[in-house]
Amino acid sequence: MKITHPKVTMSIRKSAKKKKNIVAIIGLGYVGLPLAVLCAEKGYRTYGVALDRKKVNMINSGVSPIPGDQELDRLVAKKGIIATIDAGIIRKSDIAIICVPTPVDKFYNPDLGPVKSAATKVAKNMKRGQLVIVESTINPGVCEEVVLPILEKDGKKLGKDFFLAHCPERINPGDPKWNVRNIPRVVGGVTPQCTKRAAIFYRSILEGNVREMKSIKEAEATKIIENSFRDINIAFVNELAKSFDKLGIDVHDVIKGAATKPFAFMAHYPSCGVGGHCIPVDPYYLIERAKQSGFDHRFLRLAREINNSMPAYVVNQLIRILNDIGKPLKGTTVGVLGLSYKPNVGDIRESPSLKIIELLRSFSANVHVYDPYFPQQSTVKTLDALLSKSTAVILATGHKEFVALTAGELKRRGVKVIIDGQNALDREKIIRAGIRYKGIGR
Ligand code: SAJ
Repeated sequence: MKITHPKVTMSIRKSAKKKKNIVAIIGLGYVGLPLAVLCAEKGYRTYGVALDRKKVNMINSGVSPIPGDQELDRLVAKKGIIATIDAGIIRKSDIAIICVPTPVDKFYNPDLGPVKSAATKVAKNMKRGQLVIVESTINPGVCEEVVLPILEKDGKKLGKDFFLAHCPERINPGDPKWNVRNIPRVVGGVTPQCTKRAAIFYRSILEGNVREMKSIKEAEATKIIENSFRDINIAFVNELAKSFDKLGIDVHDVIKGAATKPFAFMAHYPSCGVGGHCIPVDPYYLIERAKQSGFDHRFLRLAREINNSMPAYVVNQLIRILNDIGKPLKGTTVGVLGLSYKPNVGDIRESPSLKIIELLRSFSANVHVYDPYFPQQSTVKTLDALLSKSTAVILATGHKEFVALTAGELKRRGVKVIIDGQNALDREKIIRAGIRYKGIGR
């Protein structure tokens, strides 16, 4: 673990700013925008390159395009960065950082299109001696097998014309404690010189520790295993939920019980599904790359299958309960609470809610949706309106106003069935109010 002393750190920070003071960040989303405002705050002249002119205009007028992040709103309002759609600005920068999405297609195949396009923009606008960093989450091998050949086109030489490193992003949307400034990071370069240059830059803007990895592949692999670790642990409790539903055991309470063990246990909780741009996506990058080298990640694939099965599990539970009360799903009004993939943020990417809604509609249910972060996509304007219209309600996102719902409020509005997709509501009180309750594993 590379630890530097405050005096050394300060001189590193000063030298980094003195020598290299212009940064271009390609991609101004959940990762790039917080990084850009941080670079500006630490004294770098910071350009942000985005595809969307509307987003560029918002940022240049001091308005963050990312909903629900007050701290980011405050920093963007300072107008410390210059956003543009013109990638030509990269040729002014000493450091070019790629922060574009790494999604999967509908068959869960990795899509490196955005990374290739960003690398091409850097290659076409390279400034001699530029430090190129990839922050996007990628599998081991992408920097050396995909990005490096693009940068080396036209005969450019690594170590002379440019340097290449990877510093995987660790943004955690909505986290009140960990943010782009204080989260520890890892960094790895194609050569030790690349690693060192990137480490000096990150130590000049971050308060958290920066660990230098022995290779760029190690840095790529670090992020992938972090998120695969989370995905398999969630799959573990989702499988337990299905099993305990049959055994009549409350899995939520059992996990709380196991969590009293102060070591060697890390609580994860079952839910209606795994969403977001990280956890349900990143394992596929390793699965696919390992397959090309002849290794089948059966365990990672199975975890993905289990987590992807949760939206259907939720709808099946609803069908069973409606059957019990003599109601087909077809024609029944079902209210879905929440579109976001996680509580109290406005992010819909890979959200299980979308799959639940699609399934409900495929059974010809009459579906209403409400999410305060997504008024455009909601079919009603208030929580009250959704509850009053719905015979059955699925709590899909643990937004604070949803988890505060009481049995009395549900009863007063005539809700007959509640599927608690986040195990967030008071099961006993709801049942005592005469409402059919089903959680995930409880
Ligand atoms: N989820 C569960 N059960 C759990 C935890 C999460 O079903 O016990 C579901 C959530 O409902 C959500 C999805 O998984 O749909 C992802 O949740 P998340 O809390 O992992 O949120 P993310 O996607 O914002 O993950 C980020 C990741 N951060 C980075 O990639 C830099 C992840 O590594 C973090 O562990 C996670 O935040 C976090 O801890 O909050």
